[in-house]
Amino acid sequence: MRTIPAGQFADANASLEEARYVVLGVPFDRTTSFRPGARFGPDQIRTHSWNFETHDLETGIDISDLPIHDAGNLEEFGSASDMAEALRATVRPLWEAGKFPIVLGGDHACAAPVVEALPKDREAFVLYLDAHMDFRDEYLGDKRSHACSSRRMAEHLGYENVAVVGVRSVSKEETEAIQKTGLRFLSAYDVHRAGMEATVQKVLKMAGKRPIYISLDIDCLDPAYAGGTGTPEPFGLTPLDIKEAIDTVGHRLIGLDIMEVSPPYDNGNTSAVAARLAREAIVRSSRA
Ligand SMILES: [Mn+2]
Repeated sequence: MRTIPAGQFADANASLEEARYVVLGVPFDRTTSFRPGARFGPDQIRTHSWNFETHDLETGIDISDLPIHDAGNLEEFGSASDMAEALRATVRPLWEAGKFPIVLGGDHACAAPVVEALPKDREAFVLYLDAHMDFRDEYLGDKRSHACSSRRMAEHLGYENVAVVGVRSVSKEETEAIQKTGLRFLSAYDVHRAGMEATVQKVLKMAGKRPIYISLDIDCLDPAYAGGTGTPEPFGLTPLDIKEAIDTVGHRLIGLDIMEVSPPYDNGNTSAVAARLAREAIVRSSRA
């Protein structure tokens, strides 16, 4: 346990210019449909990031040797479209400079703009880990709702370039839209039967040569592991499943978001697993 400076991700010792990894918080939860609080997620994940050793048991990598910068939090916004515009404008130069964004939400509405900020000529494939399909065209009249995030990403990258994994909750409207668009998904039950490594190998096959972006809704985990979230959904994945997903993607990973950690409902478990998975992604993607 080290001294915990407020509002800073552990071992983020690099300047923005020299960093490969850039942590950015988006304290926005205005589209949360059940129980709010994810706006407090970024700083709580940062706090928990200080709990972990810098040395990685499996790879021998010391995370403090990697160039990580913490760019702080975006300001507050009155609407999801204002948030999306500001977030795209903040992330676009990071993509253009070849950096690896680590965006901490916030509700899942804070993920789509990260992908939409990818330059049009930049190929990518999204591994969308979520209990929910998030494939509505709009929710409560809002196309920027957290219930629409996989749809917005697919519109930007092409429906063939997004795969939702870990899902166990879907609406009839979404099922029809999936049939129409050909969006691919693997349910939590598929993961349970086949294992995460085999599941992600399938996804990597779908992606072809494209690099991978992971959008991680913490509710893809079972509420037993990560109940501190806005819309907890039973029959979920384990923390080791997500670690295995990250490890299997490995150096093909170009960026990551972690969404829907809601500290008011968290006894600490959810923030801890979120912080540890962010660090796992940094370590694993750093290997050539
Ligand atoms: Mn989601």
